[in-house]
Amino acid sequence: MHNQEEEKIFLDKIDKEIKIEPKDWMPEQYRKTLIRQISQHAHSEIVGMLPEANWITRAPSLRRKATLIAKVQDEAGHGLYLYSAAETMNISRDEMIEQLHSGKAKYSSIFNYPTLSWADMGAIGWLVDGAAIMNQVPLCRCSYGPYARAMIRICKEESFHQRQGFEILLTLSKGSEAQKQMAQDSINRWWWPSIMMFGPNDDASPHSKQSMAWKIKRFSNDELRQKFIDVCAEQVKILGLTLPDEKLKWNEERKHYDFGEINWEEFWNVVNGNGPCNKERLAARVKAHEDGAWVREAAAAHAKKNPRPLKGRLATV
Ligand code: BYC
Repeated sequence: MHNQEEEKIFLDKIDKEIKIEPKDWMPEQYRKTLIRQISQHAHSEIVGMLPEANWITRAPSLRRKATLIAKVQDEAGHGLYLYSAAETMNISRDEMIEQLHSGKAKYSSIFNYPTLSWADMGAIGWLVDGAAIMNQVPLCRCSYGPYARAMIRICKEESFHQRQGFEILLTLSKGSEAQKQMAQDSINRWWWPSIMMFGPNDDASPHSKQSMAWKIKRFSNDELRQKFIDVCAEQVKILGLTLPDEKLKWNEERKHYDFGEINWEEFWNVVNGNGPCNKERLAARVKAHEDGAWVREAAAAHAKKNPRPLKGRLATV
């Protein structure tokens, strides 16, 4: 078939909300955009395990410890669904991992900040997972089938994460003065990095226009950021705490909260590898990968010795 005809079929599907599937023809740039976004998303989930894992041994009770372990484990699962979705676009997991380790592929800026207190587990759940949900619910309607389907389960789990984080902060906010202060300090440190998670302003976002035309993104970076700020500005009142932005104010005309200027210099610094924990995070990932080499070798040797029948293999896909 001629390329123009194929492109017409592709665009027609996008227009009619029919999902694009791995074997369908797609423009090379659509494939590249999705590999970039899905792999960045997968890397974020895996690197995102590190700041929270830091507190598993120091969780204040058995209940908190069990919940935090489960949450961190969920993030590993999200990474695996997403790597699998990216693999359907003809890139291997080894290639993606290599891109992460060499610094060629990005991961979310948010995971380059340190977790300094137990309250950070609350702030990450409430704000970081909260921002992730705001961004990811529309991705359940992404035009690429495997990504959209992976997002459905991820979003369900993220909702649980968000609530466990809010509950940690709520408990601290009702505790002693020191606990309340700890919660406030944590919100102060995580608020601005969380609203940076939505990416640059729309006029500085090179990929948004095309990604929205292809229905990969359904809302722009600024639209999602505004929705998130509106939700958090109300939720923080339940905690009896504040968001660290003097300019945060309800605007009756816009029916949205106005907010202060984001420090874009800080954002690009972190994105370009110079945040407080970039080097530490990447080194931890590389070490984990190297330490796990024997597991991959053993699994490959086992698979070679015990080839599974095709029927069984398909049943587990
Ligand atoms: N951090 O044109 P733009 C989680 C990059 S994990 C780093 O707007 P796009 C969780 C962007 O990649 C949360 N880089 O791009 C896990 C691009 O660079 P390149 C992760 C950023 O793709 C554990 C350049 O800036 N979520 O939920 O249209 C525990 C220009 O940007 C960031 C996802 O990955 C950033 N914040 O829009 C708890 C969601 N922002 O590639 C929670 C899926 C932008 O040209 N991804 N950049 O070199 C997306 O929705 C979109 O990729 C973005 C960016 C909205 C992030």
